Amino acid sequence: MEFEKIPTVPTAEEILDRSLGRASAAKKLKRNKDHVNEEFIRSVYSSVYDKLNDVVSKFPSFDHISPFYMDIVNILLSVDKIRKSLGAIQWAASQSRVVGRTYARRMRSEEDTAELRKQATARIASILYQVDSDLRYLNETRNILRKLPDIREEEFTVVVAGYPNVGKSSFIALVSSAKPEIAGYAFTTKRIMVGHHPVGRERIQIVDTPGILDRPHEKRNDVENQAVTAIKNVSDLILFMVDASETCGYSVGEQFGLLENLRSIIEDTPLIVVVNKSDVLELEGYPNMSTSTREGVSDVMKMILKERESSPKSRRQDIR
Ligand SMILES: Nc1nc2c(ncn2[C@@H]2O[C@H](COP(=O)(O)OP(=O)(O)OP(=O)(O)O)[C@@H](O)[C@H]2O)c(=O)[nH]1
Ligand SMILES: [Mg+2]
Repeated sequence: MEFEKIPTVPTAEEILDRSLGRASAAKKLKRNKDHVNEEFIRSVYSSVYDKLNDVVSKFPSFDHISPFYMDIVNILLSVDKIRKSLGAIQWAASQSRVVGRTYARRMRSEEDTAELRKQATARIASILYQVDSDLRYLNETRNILRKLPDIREEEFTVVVAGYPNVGKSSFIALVSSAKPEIAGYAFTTKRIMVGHHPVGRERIQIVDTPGILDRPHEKRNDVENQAVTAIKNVSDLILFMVDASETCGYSVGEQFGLLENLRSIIEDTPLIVVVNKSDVLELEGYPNMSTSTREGVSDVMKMILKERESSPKSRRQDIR
């Protein structure tokens, strides 16, 4: 995913310091002192222009982003605000160049080039500081984007969902490469995470999601909404986990209420209901497992792999 490759975004001060430093270093090497101030300013605006354009070009455009990543970025950040900041930086790049060129030209006909150099530097600095908050916002964005899970569309994907504290992360820690945080309180998982489980020479993706409460969509918070978008947009199979022992702190009734609610938004995505914490209490009529004793876990994995076999993604992978 391209998000991992976005480099750090410098602040206005860092860009200015670097550009002035370069221009001064170039000045020292000059033997002919005639156009020294003009060349200084040309060097400053060129480095500012290049650096700002570099920031914009290394950012994803968000034009061809999948619905899942679009949702996640809008939940955690704002695609609109990112686009506006990128626009502001592009404006600052061309504005610095226009100002720099104008002063450089004036230096050819006017006497006091040292004074013009001072003025030009101050104007370029002022343009840069006008977009300092955009640069800082993009750096914050970059730090969030690069930590997003890399969920690949071509790989069979199981999304593990359910109420908080029912054992979703415990299951993912047992059967995949992911090392999620596990704790005996609700909403331990706050972000989507992906682990992999090998299947021959292929692998499946197992997605850990934050817990969701059975309540109207408008009432759900950003943590729950990340789980909802994973269920809607990346799942080839949903593993809905129920804690019949209710040691999670929520009733079986509430948990099945959520199940019905999710069924209404997933259309025809296959869904398996599995009961966890069977070491405490089993529920008849469902596959039971305990991630604590591991009893029943491999049977659940077998059910998942069977689902994968009937998925078009599995056939596509096997042909390759
Ligand atoms: N007795 C018992 N406890 C379990 C079992 N599986 C998980 N737990 C416990 O249940 C608690 C919650 O486990 P997690 O895996 O963090 O649950 P989660 O569904 O990921 O929770 P959120 O991230 O908050 O949504 C922890 O204290 C686990 O040790 C189980 O099979 N039996
Ligand atoms: Mg969790």
